[in-house]
Amino acid sequence: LALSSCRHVRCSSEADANMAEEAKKLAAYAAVDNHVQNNQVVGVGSGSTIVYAVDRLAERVMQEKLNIVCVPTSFQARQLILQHGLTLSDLDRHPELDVAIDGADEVDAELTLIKGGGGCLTQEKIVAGCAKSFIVIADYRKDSDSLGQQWKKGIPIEVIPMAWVPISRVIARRFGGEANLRMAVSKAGPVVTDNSNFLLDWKFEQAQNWKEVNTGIKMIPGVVETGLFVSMAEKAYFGMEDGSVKVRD
Ligand code: ABF
Repeated sequence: LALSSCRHVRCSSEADANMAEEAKKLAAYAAVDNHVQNNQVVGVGSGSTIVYAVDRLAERVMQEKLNIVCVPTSFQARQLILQHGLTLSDLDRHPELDVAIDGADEVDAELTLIKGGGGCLTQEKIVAGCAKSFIVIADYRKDSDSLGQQWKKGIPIEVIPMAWVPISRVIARRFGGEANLRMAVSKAGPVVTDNSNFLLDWKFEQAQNWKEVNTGIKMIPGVVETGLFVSMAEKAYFGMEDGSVKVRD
């Protein structure tokens, strides 16, 4: 009995994981099909959902002979672009993008996002900010009414290493909750970002005015960027459990 129930648990968690992967793919394909056209400069986000978007982008470039230039948001994105044989560029050559497509950790009803679970929030925000249109792709688990309902790890904040202790104290004092240094899985030391900085994960206590919170945290000396994306996303595509795609704009 124990063995069979064990198998059942594994089976259902595998089914959940497969369903979530299918949902990521649905969202990614819909975004690329609806928002990417010939002769565009496209921002490529980071994470696991974006992998499907790059697959689709490469497929369309091949099939439709599209002339597309890609600007990455991370080392991972850069590798994806190169591995798929897409044209790699940067903000020096293409400071204005037509569209940026990226994943998120949570998306609320106002299209406010938590990003940076993967640690690339600063480049992601820069690239999104340079794009005429910023499109979010996610599976149904990221969809929420109010931030904090789905993503329980806190809001990522990239900080200059020497300032992480004072910054974490100021955040807790001013905004409540606690901001913890993100440690490597090995626990041997802190996670270091692509920009050689540290990350704090701020576990907030209640929903707040995210625009004010974002500005307030950014004003603390030593804060590089926050994973709060307020009024940036134009549209979000959610792949749903039933195989449909839900759009929020
Ligand atoms: C990036 O990847 C991040 O900002 C976010 O943390 C994460 C989403 O990853 P996934 O698509 O794997 O859920 O976009």
